[in-house]
Amino acid sequence: QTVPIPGPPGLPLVGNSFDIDTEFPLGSMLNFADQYGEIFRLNFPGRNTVFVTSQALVHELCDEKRFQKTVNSALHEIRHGIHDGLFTARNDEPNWGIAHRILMPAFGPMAIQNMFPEMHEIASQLALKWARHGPNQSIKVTDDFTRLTLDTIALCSMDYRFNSYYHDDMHPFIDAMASFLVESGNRSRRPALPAFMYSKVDRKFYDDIRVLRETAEGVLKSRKEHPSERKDLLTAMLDGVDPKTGGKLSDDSIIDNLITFLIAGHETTSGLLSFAFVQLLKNPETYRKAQKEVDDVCGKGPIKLEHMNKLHYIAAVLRETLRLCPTIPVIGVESKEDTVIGGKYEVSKGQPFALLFAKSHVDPAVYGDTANDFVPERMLDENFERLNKEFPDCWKPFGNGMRACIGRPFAWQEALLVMAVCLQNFNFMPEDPNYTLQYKQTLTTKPKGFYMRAMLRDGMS
Ligand code: MNH
Repeated sequence: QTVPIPGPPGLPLVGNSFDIDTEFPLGSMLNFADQYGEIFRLNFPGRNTVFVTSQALVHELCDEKRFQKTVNSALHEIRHGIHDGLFTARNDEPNWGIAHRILMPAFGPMAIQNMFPEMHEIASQLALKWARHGPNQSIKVTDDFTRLTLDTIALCSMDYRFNSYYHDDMHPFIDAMASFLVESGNRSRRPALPAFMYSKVDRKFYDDIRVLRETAEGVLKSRKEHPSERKDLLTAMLDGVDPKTGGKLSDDSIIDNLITFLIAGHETTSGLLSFAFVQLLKNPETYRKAQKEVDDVCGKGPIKLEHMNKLHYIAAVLRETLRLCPTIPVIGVESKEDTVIGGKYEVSKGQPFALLFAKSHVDPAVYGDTANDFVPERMLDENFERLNKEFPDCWKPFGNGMRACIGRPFAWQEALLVMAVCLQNFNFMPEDPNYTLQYKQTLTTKPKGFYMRAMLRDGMS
């Protein structure tokens, strides 16, 4: 007995294009989720997407035997800039396998640990900046964390210094990237009108792409002019040989993947750190426990690599932050065959789906009455393990299966370190004690309009 998938009717030709807020698409999707429940369909010109919002349906769609990553929507538009780079490649494109096998080892646990000193250096630059500011200066939280994460990924993986803390303006890469991502989302949802209607935004789109590619070309050129013994990501891109096919990455493919890592490697982690501070400042008891853990584990001396896996409460804070504020709030898959999902919804082969983590992460069937509250305790190691065993795929901020995030260990170490450095050295106050969370969305999300002040504690390390 199958039933139709519900959804808003929309208009002829343009479907639901105008039902989606271009400033904050996620908000529109969450509203539809509240209206329609576990599943709904939206129509866009040339495609329709089925959104699922419960842990049960997300779990079913995470089965890689039946479903695979799709690049049909915004990712398809992003491909204008970075083609078949690791993030935007289709499963069956040879460059995905080649890049995956060559780059995985460069991001393995040992490699990440070796990056600790460079991560620490950038984190210290941030702490020095805030110390110099003093307690009266208002900190633009997401901007400073964006400087941090961009500088960190570039230094650790490419030995390239953006030196973002030495410039008042953000690097042009950042603005170009943000408008490139927003426009990619918009292009994927709006109807095809005559080209002249969009000539201006089109020009900007391709100008932005040029800025991204020129930045990456600069990184590549600088390495070629100063060859290096470093065993980093860029070396792997230049010298790596795919063990399976014997293939290598072409220069164009290296540019695609440098941009991929520069974008994927900083946007999401910057959002995570920003949301974590929003949550800490809203939850004083949690804040106190987090700071106490840093004091107990790290004392007043320099933060070291061996502290990282002892910061259990901070880890829980980060997990809980990514549950409530997944910086990639939705990912896309498609069915490999005609099939029935949820026992009653018929779909055909190639049907695109959106897994709406921002909603499945607060499924009351998993998280109960407190689903919308910030409770890091439920994410402490044993609880986290139990939760994932009982409700598989209930926490998916890093994506699924073979197309899951390659940078997860990198992001985790960086976020733990930065939390420790911040809490060890400063007491933070929200600029506006009544701040309520609002979102700024490119493809990833960040808090909007969030400012805080930092007061140095006794002595910096
Ligand atoms: Mn990351 C894929 C989330 C940090 C590089 N990342 C993904 C996906 C999610 C994700 C979700 C799957 C997307 C999809 O299915 O379409 N990533 C995150 C989050 C953080 C993060 C929440 C930080 C917090 N990611 C990082 C960092 C890097 C990185 C840091 C690089 C250093 N991520 C990638 C790459 C992919 C990816 C590359 C694509 C992997 C693949 O498809 O093979």
